[in-house]
Amino acid sequence: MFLTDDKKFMTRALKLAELGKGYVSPNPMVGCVLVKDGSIIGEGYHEKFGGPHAEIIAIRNSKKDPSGSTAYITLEPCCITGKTPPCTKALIDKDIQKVYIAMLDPNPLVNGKGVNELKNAGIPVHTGILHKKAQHQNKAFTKWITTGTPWVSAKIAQSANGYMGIDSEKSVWLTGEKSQKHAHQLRTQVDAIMVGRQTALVDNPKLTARKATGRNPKRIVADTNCTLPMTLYLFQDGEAETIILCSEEKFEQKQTTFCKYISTRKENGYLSPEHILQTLGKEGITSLLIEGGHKLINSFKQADLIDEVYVYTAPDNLENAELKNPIQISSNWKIRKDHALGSDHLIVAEKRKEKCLQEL
Ligand code: AOF
Ligand code: ZN
Repeated sequence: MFLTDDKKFMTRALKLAELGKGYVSPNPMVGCVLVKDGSIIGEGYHEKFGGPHAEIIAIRNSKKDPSGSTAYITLEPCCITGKTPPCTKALIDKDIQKVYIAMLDPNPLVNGKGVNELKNAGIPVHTGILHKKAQHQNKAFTKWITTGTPWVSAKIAQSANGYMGIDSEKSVWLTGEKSQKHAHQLRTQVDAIMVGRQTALVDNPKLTARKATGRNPKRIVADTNCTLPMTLYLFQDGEAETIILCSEEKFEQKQTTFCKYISTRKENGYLSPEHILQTLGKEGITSLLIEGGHKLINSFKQADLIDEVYVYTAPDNLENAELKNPIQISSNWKIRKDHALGSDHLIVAEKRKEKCLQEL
């Protein structure tokens, strides 16, 4: 249905959009390419939250008059005034001749209305080119804007015989340097990382992306009774914002320059995973990486709230271990990556959904 050239230009727009990863949330990543007489005359992407949208940057960057050009945009142009004016208006004002979009904007304020506005102005719009890739790119934004909760990834490091550790009192390092770098890169791509109280206490982790290029995500700790010692790196180093989730009864209005407390509903003695996600969604967190420990991952698994897993498997067995990885990659999971990482092995799998979050 779409020509090779159309796919080529949309592929370029998707690549540009990706450059915004880690910087635009809670907005979507968006790329735009303007084409005239078969050549690209302008390119742009949404670079940072609150900044100009992809279409506006592509128009500004145009080396020729954009009037009469075709726009390839990874997301339906917005028709609302948010932090910036509507892109539909800019495209109409600049006399863009035709628009290709990869997917509709799942934001209910825009969804379909942006396309209608362009069509009403006499601009033909073709929707759906490379839409699977676009949907994958903005899966976190799509989930967050339609449900109010973040996309949840779980990171699991396991031994060859499937154990995450010996017991909850000891810290064991299982995987190698390459896996660690990979996991740090992953941290740069999410809005926040979360660990449970015991992991914060036993490992005293920094939860930064220091072995990768990119920015540090927010750090979330589930500490139901607010008993973690203030000596931990998370409270002291100022490397990234830290959010402590605690129960409503233990909540106190405390805040330092980079650390704040938020209360969350408790159920059966623990913070409710559903409510944790709602609380973080309200904070504008669209993607959450749960890094452990075993108990926290298990509670999200039991509540069926994990969308995606990164399983790093080390080459050696762990003997006399108690903490079995609770997630088995079955046919309910779609494997996206499956390859070696040094002497470890990585599998990335996504939970199969009964129906898509957003159908075109
Ligand atoms: C586009 N192009 O590059 C992006 C869009 O507050 P604002 O003005 O930044 O608007 C945010 C909303 O705009 C966001 O929720 C989403 O619906 C859309 N994002 N739209 O045409 C872009 N980033
Ligand atoms: Zn816009």
